[in-house]
Amino acid sequence: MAEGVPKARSTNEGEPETCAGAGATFPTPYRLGVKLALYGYDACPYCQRVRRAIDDLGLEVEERDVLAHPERRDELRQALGRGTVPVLRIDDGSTVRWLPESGAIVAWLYASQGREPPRGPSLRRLATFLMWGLVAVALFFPEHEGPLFVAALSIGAGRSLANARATRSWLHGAIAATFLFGAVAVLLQHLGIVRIPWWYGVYALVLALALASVAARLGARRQRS
Ligand SMILES: N[C@@H](CCC(=O)N[C@@H](CS)C(=O)NCC(=O)O)C(=O)O
Repeated sequence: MAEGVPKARSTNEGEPETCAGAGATFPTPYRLGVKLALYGYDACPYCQRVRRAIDDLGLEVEERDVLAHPERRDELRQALGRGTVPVLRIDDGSTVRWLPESGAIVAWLYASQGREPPRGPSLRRLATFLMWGLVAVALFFPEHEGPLFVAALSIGAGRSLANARATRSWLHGAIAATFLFGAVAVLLQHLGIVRIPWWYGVYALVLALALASVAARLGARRQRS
């Protein structure tokens, strides 16, 4: 269980700055001792956005998986009237506040640490841009498509692997494995070593997703017991 926000500043205690989120106003920077819990689930991209901020800030936040534990979703519905995730539960010992909306959560987390959220294009976005850029170039220069596809698929694999690490999500691990399979297959074909039909990539994706789903279910069952 998380023990709050270790690096929170204790300045402005009399007159806290405020950080508005989803119609509610929360004092920031937040006091030490606050307990944070994130309601969400692995494959939810908005939850991953929040997890990246949590990792970047080095915070300890309890994860409450609404898929593995449907009663967590009921808690959300009771508190907010809807079950959409992510939602950050902020418990300062006397009051519990519920903060929905990934953008508001990220802004609040950074503000709670007296830090600005990162601006400008992230490395991830640059990687996505580069990956699709290479695919587009390959369409115009089919004579170079082998190396271009290998590069694009390798970038995709790296990006998904980074996502998998940051979010501890099996789903991203499965996507990374598929990208990697594609990169190796295209490289082998380009070098004239072996020709692997493209639909093998679809088989690989289905297999990887099935394994990811089994792993997620086993993980959820372990959490429940
Ligand atoms: N604008 C919201 C979007 C949140 C959202 O669409 N969450 C999805 C999951 S990624 C959701 O809760 N869908 C309903 C469900 O999973 O039952 C945010 O930024 O947090």
